[in-house]
Amino acid sequence: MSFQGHKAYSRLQELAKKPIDLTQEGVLNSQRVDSFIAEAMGMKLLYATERVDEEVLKELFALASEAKAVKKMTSMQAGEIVNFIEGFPSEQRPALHTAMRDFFDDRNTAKMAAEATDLAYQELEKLKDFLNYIEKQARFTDIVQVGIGGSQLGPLAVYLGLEAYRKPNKRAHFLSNVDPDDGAKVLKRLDLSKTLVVIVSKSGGTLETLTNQEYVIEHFRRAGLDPKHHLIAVTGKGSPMDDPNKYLASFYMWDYIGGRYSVTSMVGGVTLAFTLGMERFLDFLRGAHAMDKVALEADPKKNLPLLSALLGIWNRDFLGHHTCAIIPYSEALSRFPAHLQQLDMESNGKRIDKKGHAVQFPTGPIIWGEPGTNGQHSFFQLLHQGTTIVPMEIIGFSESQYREDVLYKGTTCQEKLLSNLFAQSVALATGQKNDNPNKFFPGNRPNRILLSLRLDPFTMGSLLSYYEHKVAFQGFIWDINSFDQEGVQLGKVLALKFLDQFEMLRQGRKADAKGFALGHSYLRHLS
Ligand code: G6Q
Repeated sequence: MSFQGHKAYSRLQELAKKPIDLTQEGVLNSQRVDSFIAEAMGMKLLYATERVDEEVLKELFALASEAKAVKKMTSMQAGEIVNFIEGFPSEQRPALHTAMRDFFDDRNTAKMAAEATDLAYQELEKLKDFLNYIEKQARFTDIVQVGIGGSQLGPLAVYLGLEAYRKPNKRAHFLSNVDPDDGAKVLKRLDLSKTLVVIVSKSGGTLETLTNQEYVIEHFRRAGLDPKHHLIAVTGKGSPMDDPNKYLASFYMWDYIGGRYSVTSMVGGVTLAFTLGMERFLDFLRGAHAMDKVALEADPKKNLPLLSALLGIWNRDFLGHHTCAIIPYSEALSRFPAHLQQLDMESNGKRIDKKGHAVQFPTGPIIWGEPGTNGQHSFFQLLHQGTTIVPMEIIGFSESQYREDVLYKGTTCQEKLLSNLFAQSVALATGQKNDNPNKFFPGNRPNRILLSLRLDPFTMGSLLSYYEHKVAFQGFIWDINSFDQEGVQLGKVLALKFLDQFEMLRQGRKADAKGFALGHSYLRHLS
């Protein structure tokens, strides 16, 4: 059944004509705050400031049930093929990122999932041995992760998120862009003799990553060091990078792990376990695994990622909002919105459904964000009084990571951070009446808050998994394929054609104006 064919769809359309008015006196009251709340794994989702009431929720839950959202999540976690477009050549694969952390209680017994977990466990054991081995030698203090997109954004976001917990003598750095200044900047600050480099590429063929690998190798050679004693590979079995002779160690991932869903595999594992230590990395996996179980919960009021997915669909498809800001009130999560931007926009930025038909409704919104309170001093003006309504997901923590604070004007930094978080949520929802149009705030700007005690490894894992499942649930309900990314191919192909032109020029041959006239004209404008 298509998204618009569900009975709940038309009822929601009706309800969307007159959503609850949060600006009316007394609507946002304590009782509403206390009842529009869901909780799991120590995480609370406060959604009193969304434009929903009990009737809307009832229909959203009916929509989830008609779309068999939880059943599809169960199939995904079991390893059934969810990455496909019916009747057309497509990837035809499971999406088994949950198997990468299914090492704890209540393991999935479905054959595909269990096999994937066994393979992932072997890699984890290999990593433990490898880290013990290099730890004994006390050779390395720094690790550089070379990789791009899914092979960089998530691991970087999580590393920064958990830097407070890293071992004092272990640091990570990331090199992704093929911009030579990126490489120069990263490598310049390192003592290469104490540096490990993990080259991460599932396909083993990404031009930026392979180029940066050469860039790094060149630097090791120039420093008189043998790159083979410093480089590790994380790649797909059988990929062009699958050549253990070239690396100090090789770790594997599989085609059923999408790049943007790969943080809990060896893609994030090597750097995170090196810097945090194995115990904390396991806690991170434990948190992700715990949220995987929450995502299987049938009751949407207990299934946080499903509830969040439904609120997002309400905002996107029924209230017509095009974008969604993710604002963590945590400096440690400064790159988390960038990871979620890829996770969400690459997964759900789709215009066809799983039967290959063009959809007649909006799918994934534009995702962006920066930490608060910093954002309040820049783009929040538009969020409060601009002409575009931007629903917001706010992430906050009761306690800080380092627990070092100062009392100023009677309150701590953490209390100031939290006061701002709550204040923004309320201000966006209720607005402010004023006879002066310049001081008038229209309100009714939907937002919700995801609140946890502290950003520790377990919570970081849960947060990551919460968003992975939120995105997957939206894809299931829209009946689109959230697990491929054909949209990034065209640009790659064209870039290769431009590169041919550069190569021809470098070889002193006349650029091939006839074969690729457009390329020729663009290159002429380089001074
Ligand atoms: C993520 C995408 C994409 C991918 C990068 C790197 O889901 O597929 O961002 O991760 O293009 O790919 P490789 O890991 O194959 O180098």
